[in-house]
Amino acid sequence: MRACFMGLGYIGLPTAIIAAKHSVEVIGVDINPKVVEMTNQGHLHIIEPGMEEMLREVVNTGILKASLTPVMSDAYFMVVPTPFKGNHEPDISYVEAATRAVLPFLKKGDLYVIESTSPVGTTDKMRNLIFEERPDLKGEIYIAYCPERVLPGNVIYELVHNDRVIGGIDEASTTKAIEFYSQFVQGTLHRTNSKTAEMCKLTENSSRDVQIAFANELSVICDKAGINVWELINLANKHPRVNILQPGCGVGGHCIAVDPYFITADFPIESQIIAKAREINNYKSFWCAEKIQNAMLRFELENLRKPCVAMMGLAFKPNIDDLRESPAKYITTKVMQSCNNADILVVEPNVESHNVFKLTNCREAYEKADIVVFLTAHDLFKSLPYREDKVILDFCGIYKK
Ligand code: SAJ
Repeated sequence: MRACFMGLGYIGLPTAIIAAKHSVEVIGVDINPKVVEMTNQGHLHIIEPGMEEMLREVVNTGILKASLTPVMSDAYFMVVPTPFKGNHEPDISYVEAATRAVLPFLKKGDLYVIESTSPVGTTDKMRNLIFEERPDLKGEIYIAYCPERVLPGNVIYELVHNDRVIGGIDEASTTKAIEFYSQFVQGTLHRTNSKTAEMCKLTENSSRDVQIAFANELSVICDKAGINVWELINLANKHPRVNILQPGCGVGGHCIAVDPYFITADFPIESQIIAKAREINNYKSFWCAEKIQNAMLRFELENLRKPCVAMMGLAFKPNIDDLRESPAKYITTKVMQSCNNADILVVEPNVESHNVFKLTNCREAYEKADIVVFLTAHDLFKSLPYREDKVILDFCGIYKK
């Protein structure tokens, strides 16, 4: 069978490659000519360990081909971005555009699946669009929603081994989608309807955002109470049924920090905790920036000179090189804007260089700085010996002190 993947990003491209590895003929469609060109040359345009050799294999055998436009297929997968507009309103225009692009190719018996994280009801909207434009397909094609839950950096393993939720607009659609995914998913494929599957993805990430907000709120309370929050959480988690997550400098990435708004936008009255958790996690970044500015002022008053400050980490989470939507990056920018020419050293060991920040070597910055601010819990930082002679602001539990 032939599958057409609309969108060759962090999720679309790996999924297309894994399907092709399991003898599905794949057409991968992207609007970015560079992505199409690199993919057809066997070069991965995203960073995912072990993925490039798999891409080269399926491109060389011709079972995967990238293109700017779709071709007649048996199954179509919408794996395009669903960002939100300025006021946190979800934007499903990419899903709609991808759906319109495949409309002319849809035929009786085909499967149409949305994988993009979407507001509840999006699959219904696309079903209505398809049947309005192609009334001949009414009841003749299978339509489902199937979210992904892979962790960037471990995508190959998780795409195959994670359970998945498959939500059809009717039983036959759910069955048809399960048939497709069972070609390469070893995890359990759980049946449900499309709205529940859409809400399941939003629920997973919103629940994590709420849990992180609890940890961040604890960290602010403990700072005021003079309690070591890392010790507190470690002790509370000794309880057999307590699992408090780790405080940080805020919540980054384009998933946990975004998906909860898909619920609060549609259920503004009902979603209290979910909305508040977003506020708390966003506030935490402000709180960290203020702590740093206060420490800089205190240093200047006590030492009659401006401090040298090392900002340790720009990535949005530990041990990766992804700076998109990173609270560490936001805090560093805010501190630099208000530092009135104090010396700010920026350290991000996972990237070579940055077009905005001049990067400094980790150990050099650590040696030179009067104030050391840990923003991202990269493993490399944990090898730095604790220095009593420096002001250490540890927002991500490097030393757990
Ligand atoms: N964070 C904390 N404290 C914690 C855990 C995380 O502050 O205890 C922060 C991280 O530093 C980061 C943010 O939260 O800034 C998000 O990190 P994450 O570990 O949740 O990782 P993501 O966003 O890359 O992946 C999440 C995962 N979802 C869940 O764990 C429920 C992943 O499975 C999803 O596939 C992904 O979102 C997604 O694409 O939706």
